[in-house]
Amino acid sequence: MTNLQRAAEALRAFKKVVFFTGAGISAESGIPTFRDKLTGLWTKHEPQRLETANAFRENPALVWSWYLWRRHHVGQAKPNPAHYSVSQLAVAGWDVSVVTQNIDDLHERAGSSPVIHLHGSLMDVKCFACHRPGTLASAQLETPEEEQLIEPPRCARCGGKLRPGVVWFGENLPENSWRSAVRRVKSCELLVSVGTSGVVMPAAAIPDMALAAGATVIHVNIEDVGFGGTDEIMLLGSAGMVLPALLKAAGVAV
Ligand code: BV8
Ligand code: ZN
Repeated sequence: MTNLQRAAEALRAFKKVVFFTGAGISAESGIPTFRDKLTGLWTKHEPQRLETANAFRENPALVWSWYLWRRHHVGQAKPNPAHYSVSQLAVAGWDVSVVTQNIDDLHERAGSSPVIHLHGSLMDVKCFACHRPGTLASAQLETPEEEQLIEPPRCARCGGKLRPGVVWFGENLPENSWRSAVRRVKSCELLVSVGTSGVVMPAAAIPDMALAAGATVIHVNIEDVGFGGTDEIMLLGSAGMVLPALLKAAGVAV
């Protein structure tokens, strides 16, 4: 039996499914993953060095402009067949939860709801000083030209700098998102881990958490990221090809 046949059998058997996704699910939408070299202005920066409160403190315009650029890029992108497969499975009657490390809104734009964003969302902003959520007038969402740095707007309540509503390295994950994700992972029958390198903790512990709770885990990745467990199935290939093939092999009407 091929891995795809084993995965299809698991999908037919198990209706309570969690999709745990990383940057790889958005790669075919043209959103660079963290392993891809950054393009243009950002080539001389390491994402992990831009994604910290210290980086924002030291150079708010650089960090703010990077997120404006990413936000523009996401706005130009479209969900790909992998995102649609996730929402189609829910429409076909499976109990689907989406837990993502991504800060883009491609799952939502493909029809998935709710989406648990463990690391926040590009669409949100909050105040760096008083932490209150902020709102952005569209004028404040200009896209930086190459090498142009734009100062972050100010908080209407306290005048502090607005920052992206994302979780930076060294910051805690949003309590309610993490708790809700753990509850769903520990009670699912099947976890499909799509396009993640499994580096960033504590999110990277999620597939193991599902296995420990007795679930079956299907990994979808262009690299072999499986740990080789008996309840694990590795589907090698791009998410935009593999997920539609998996639904088809399982006979899911889409
Ligand atoms: C925290 C938002 C408590 C911002 C991001 C142990 C326990 C707890 C914490 C730690 C720990 N060890 C170290 C830490 C600290 C740190 C950490 O994990 N560091 C790493 C580098 C070791 N963790 C934290 O700081 C977290 N906070 O733990 O709070 C705490 C508090 C104080 C002090 C200590 C602890 C917060 C981390 C959140 C960081 N924010 N994003 C933004 O995006 O700008 S992380 C960001 O990077 C993403 O959200 C994601 O999580 C990660 C990237 O991972 P992936 O999504 O997997 O993407 P990647 O590019 O790596 O891989 C892509 C994959 O797709 C590859 O496998 C590739 O093969 C595959 N692929 C490519 N194309 C395709 C494909 N697959 C299929 N199809 C394709 N077409
Ligand atoms: Zn404020």
